[in-house]
Amino acid sequence: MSKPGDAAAEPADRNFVVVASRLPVDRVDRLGGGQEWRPSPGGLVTALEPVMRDAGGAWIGWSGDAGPAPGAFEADGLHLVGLALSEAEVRYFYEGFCNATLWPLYHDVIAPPQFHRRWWEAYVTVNRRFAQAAAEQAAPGATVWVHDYQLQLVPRMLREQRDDVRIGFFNHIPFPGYEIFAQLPWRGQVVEGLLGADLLGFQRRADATNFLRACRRAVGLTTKGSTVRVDDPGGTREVQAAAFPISIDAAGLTEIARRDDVRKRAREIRQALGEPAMVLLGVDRLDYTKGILHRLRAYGELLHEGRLGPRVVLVQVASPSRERVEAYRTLRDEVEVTVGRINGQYGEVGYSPVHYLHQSYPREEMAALYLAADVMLVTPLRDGMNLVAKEYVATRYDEGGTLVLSEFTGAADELAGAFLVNPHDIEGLKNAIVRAATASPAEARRRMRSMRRRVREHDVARWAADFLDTLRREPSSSQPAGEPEIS
Ligand code: GDG
Repeated sequence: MSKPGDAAAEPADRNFVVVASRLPVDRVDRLGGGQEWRPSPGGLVTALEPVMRDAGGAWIGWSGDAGPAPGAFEADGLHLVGLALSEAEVRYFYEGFCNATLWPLYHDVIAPPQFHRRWWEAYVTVNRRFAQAAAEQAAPGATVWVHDYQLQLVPRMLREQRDDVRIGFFNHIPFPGYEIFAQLPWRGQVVEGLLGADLLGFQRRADATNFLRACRRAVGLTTKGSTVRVDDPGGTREVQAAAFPISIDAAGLTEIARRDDVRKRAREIRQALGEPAMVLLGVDRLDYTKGILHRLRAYGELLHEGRLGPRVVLVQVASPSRERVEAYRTLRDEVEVTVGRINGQYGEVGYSPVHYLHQSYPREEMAALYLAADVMLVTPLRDGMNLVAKEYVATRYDEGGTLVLSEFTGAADELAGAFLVNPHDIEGLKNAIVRAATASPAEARRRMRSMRRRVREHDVARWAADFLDTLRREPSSSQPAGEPEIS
């Protein structure tokens, strides 16, 4: 791993540039003092690593803490460019505009979004910094792939400096219906910002449709099928908005799950839980979009009614998230009170119906948990995709286990073998949990097999290839014929 250096001094020679709010590495304290970078393996880096290596690519992102810019450095053979955020920018841009304005707004205002002009100004400033860094890294004619809601202004800002590059943008979270999006005081600027791209990718068709409607309503543009006509100073461009459902490294995860040590650990987990008759599992970032309270409420009522039989256990991993944002602190308190109440009411000496784990675990432990479960509960109120559902399916090489899945996830469009639910409907949720828990082994296997096929064939490498192939194709060929114009 080379020493961080001065990014600006680098030549603009990268043919593929990823721009994401975070780097794919974390800065951690070294045992003997000092700090070092550790890879934070995620689906995105797994998918993009081969493309990055082939193209001699660069990844631009923030290191995750306030302080000086790490600059350019090599980590695990990847060329990374770390940008700085000041303390105030962490507060106003990251915790404020990203996580307390856009996140709740784009998730159907489950929590009330806050609108503050100072936060917006920080959003503009930080987006400009990312766009500037991309303009400095990209070789003539390069492909630049910008990620997620934190950087929606980057496509336009980059195009203004570099109209020779091909710009893609992928939105990892939902794009809301226009009646909700219209609340955003800066809705026009956000749509214009995104339209700097050549291709806009969304998780579901409904998200792309919502965006196209926002183009018509917020900025009065004309759309035809999945394309928007944009008049730039340099001429008219056609921007495409379409669905590219993200996925996981399915083969890699199946391999981990098949390992002897992981299978052994799965058995140990069930032993440590007291060999329960049934293990239900929830794995989420502790976020109000994930429907953890609805899930606990349904589970508590099922215990009260005795419908799951004796010795049933729910393991709920709730990994710490955005702990400085108020709505997340309140949620944590509510979840912990609810868990305490259920355990107090239905537990016995030597038996707790809920095992609540407010911690993060290594990938192997996650795989062992997935393997140890009988029923996986994925019940978000709104979720762009939900990778946990796909990870659970990929892990179950034994074709065991069932999945209860919210209709309001992107994954529900793909995983037809799940027991689909509306998590707001507590009776419906309870019935789905009971059906999933009591499905015959043959039915469970049939459902799991169909979901496994889907996840195996549509993995994250295919997702990245589909997006990049479409982005690099000539714009005219990507336009569906015969679609009506709407303005
Ligand atoms: C956003 C969108 C979209 C969680 N706890 C631990 C851990 N995790 C991993 C999971 C999974 C990831 O974090 C969470 O991904 P999700 O998709 O479930 O949700 P978000 O974080 O909200 O992600 C979402 C996604 O972007 C991708 O586009 O699907 O809709 O909201 O991979 O396994 N991993 C480890 N330890 C933990 O304790 N190792």
